[in-house]
Amino acid sequence: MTTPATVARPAARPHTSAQPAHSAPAWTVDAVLALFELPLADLLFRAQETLRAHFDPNAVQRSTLLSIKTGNCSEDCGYCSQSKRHQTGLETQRLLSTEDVLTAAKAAKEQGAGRFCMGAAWRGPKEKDMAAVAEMVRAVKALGLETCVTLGILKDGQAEQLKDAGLDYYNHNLDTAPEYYGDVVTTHTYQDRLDTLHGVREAGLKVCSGGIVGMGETRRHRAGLIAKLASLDPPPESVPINNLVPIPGTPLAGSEPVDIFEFVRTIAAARIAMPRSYVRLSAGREQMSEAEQALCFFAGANSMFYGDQLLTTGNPRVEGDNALFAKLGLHGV
Ligand code: SAM
Ligand code: DTB
Ligand code: SF4
Repeated sequence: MTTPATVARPAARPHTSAQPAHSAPAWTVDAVLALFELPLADLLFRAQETLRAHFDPNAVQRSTLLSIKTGNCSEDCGYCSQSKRHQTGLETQRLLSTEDVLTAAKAAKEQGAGRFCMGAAWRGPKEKDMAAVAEMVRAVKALGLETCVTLGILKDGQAEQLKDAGLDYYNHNLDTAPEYYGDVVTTHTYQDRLDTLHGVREAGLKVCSGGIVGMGETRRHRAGLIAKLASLDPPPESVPINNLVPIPGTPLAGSEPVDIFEFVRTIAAARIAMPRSYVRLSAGREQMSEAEQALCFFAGANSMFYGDQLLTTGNPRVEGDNALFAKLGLHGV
């Protein structure tokens, strides 16, 4: 008899000259889908086993976000408050000064964040933006925080400029399965995203890449996203799993919310398919109860956004998160 624990193992990755023999086996979409279809307790058990094989299971990495340039973005991402094509009533903000960024980064460090992530509503940075962002990265890094930026699509040489400034992570999400991406965004392609991730890796930066659940996608699309992320060689060090925050005025505002157990299954599948990655319980935490968040940690999430604000929407208050950690016996890193 086939036991649930043996139904979903990755296929051996074919060895080509581009793939060293030591690279992890590839996860097919079907193999990830089989994880989603396990009884919940079997899936959670496997996810916990995987977490415990590679991490302190009670340690949670904490990143604080800051929007360094807000709104007026040329792109048409269907979920986003910051596209100039959607009427969301968002107050726009030009690129912040390094001084303002440093003030926010110092506060994040005092609250206990280990990483500071700076996000800009650009299709991609212009050359003049790069010098300003490099200065921010240097200043934040000097505080002793890990640094991450998310600036959109990078041109040749820009990832190297960021690396030279001391950047640790570049965030660039694949967001959904390749075949669903065109239903969500039309102004750039999935291949553009993959090319940027490739350039980031080549420059020697660490990769943060994940996606969004709740955009009207199917379970197979969710499995396709996880399989695609896991097939990056190596997989991203950080994998944010966002639950769609519905923004009035965006095309996806009316999407049917996904059931919490489906969200938890997505986290568990990411944990199992990317055993050594930090899986981040990301946007959407404000809409979750403490018990739902605890289930996400049990499913293998070991990272979160920490601080009262995401980019343009709210996040649970730090005091509440600290109280939840105390109740669950978790500690921040
Ligand atoms: N402009 C850059 C880009 O698109 O890569 C960086 C900023 S963009 C806001 C970063 C990520 O935030 C998106 O890829 C998406 O995963 C996430 N995001 C944006 N709006 C969201 C929402 N309403 N709900 C959940 N996640 C969201
Ligand atoms: C990620 O995956 N989620 C963050 C960060 N990377 C840049 C952004 C979430 C944004 C949620 C909606 C908002 O605040 O605008
Ligand atoms: Fe612009 Fe990024 Fe929002 Fe897309 S997700 S509209 S690229 S800020």
